[in-house]
Amino acid sequence: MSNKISLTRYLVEQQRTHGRIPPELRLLIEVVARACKRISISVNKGALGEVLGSAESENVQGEVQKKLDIIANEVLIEANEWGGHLAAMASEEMDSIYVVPNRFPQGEYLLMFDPLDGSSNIDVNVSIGTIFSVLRKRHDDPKIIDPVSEADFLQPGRQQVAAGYCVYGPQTTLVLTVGDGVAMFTLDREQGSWVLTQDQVTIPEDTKEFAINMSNMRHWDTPVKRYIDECLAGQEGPRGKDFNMRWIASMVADVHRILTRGGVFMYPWDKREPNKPGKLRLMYEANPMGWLVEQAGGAATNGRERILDMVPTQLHQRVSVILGSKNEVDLVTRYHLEAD
Ligand code: AHM
Ligand code: MG
Repeated sequence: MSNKISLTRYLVEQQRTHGRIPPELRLLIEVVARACKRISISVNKGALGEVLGSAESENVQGEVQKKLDIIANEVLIEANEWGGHLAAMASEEMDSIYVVPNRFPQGEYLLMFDPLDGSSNIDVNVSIGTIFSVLRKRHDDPKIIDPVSEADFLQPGRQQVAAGYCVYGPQTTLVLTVGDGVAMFTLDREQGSWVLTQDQVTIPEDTKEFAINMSNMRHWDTPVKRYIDECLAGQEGPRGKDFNMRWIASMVADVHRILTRGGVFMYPWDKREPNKPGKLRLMYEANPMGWLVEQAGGAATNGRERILDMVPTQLHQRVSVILGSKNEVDLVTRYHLEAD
C-alpha cells in the first residue's frame, strides 16, 4: 500500500480537518491542476506537437503571443468554464474578463491566471509555468447577486482564497496555498497524479542569492542600485558576505528556487517606462506569488508597501516586485522608504 498523499487527499483534508476550503473551492483547484497537467503535456511535446513559435497576434499588453500562450489560455478556460464553481475568469492573454457562459451554472469564485509565464523561454526549452489566483466574488448584500463585472476582481491580494503555480521544468511541480502554508506536488507521469512532495515549505530569512535582470541596471532607481551595489561588493562591502546571482527570466522558476532554498527576486520599477509602475502584473503574477512567499515565511513588497495590501484599480495593473527572504526584502524596502 502506498502512503503517498495525492493532491485530492491533501485538499480533502484541508476541507475536512482544517475547515479551510469549501468543497466548491476544492473542486476548482483540482480542475486547475488538471488543466496544468494538460498544458504540461503540450509543453513536453515541444516541436513534435507544433506548439513552439509565435502566433500572429498580440495580447492586451502589446506583447506578441506565442502559440503556447494561446493554447494554455484555451486549456484553462475550457477546463474551468463548465464546473459551476466560477463566475468569471481573467487572464494575461485576454483584454477583459471572461464571464462563464449562460449555458453553464455560475459559481461564486473568480479565477485569474497567467497561462504561460516566462514566454521568452518557451522556444529555448527552459522552465516556464502557469500562475493562478482565486478570489471570491464580492457581495455587499449577500441576497443580491449582481452580474459579475471587472470591479468584482479588483480586490487586494490578501483576500485571495487560493493561489499557486505550476512549473514545467525537469519535473512538473504544482505549488499551492489555501492559507495553511505552502505545499508542493510533483506530477507522477506514469500514474498521471499529483503527489505531495513537500509540505509547510519555508524560506530562510537570510540569503546570499539575488535574482534581477542586471541588464537594466542603468535604468534602476537609487534604492535598488544601492542594494545591488552592496551585494556585489561581497565580503569586503557593508554586507560582509559574497552574493550569488541567478536570473531565469521565468518568474515561476525564479520563485520556485526561492521557495526551495531562499533568495530575493526583484523586478523593480525603472526609468525606461517612468509612467508604468513595473513590468509584472499585480493580479495574476505578484499577488499569487506574494501570498505564496508570505505563507512560506518570506515577504513581498513593491519597495514601499506590502503587495497583498495594494488595492487594484485595473485588471492588468502592473507593479514593482520585491519578494523572497524576509530580511532582504525588508532591507530593500527600507532603502526605498529612506530615499523618499
Ligand atoms: P510573461 O508573463 O509575458 O512571460 O512575462 C513575465 C516574465 C517573468 O516571468 C520574468 O520574471 C520576466 O518576465 C522576465 O523579464 P525580462 O525578459 O525583462 O528579464
Ligand atoms: Mg507572466
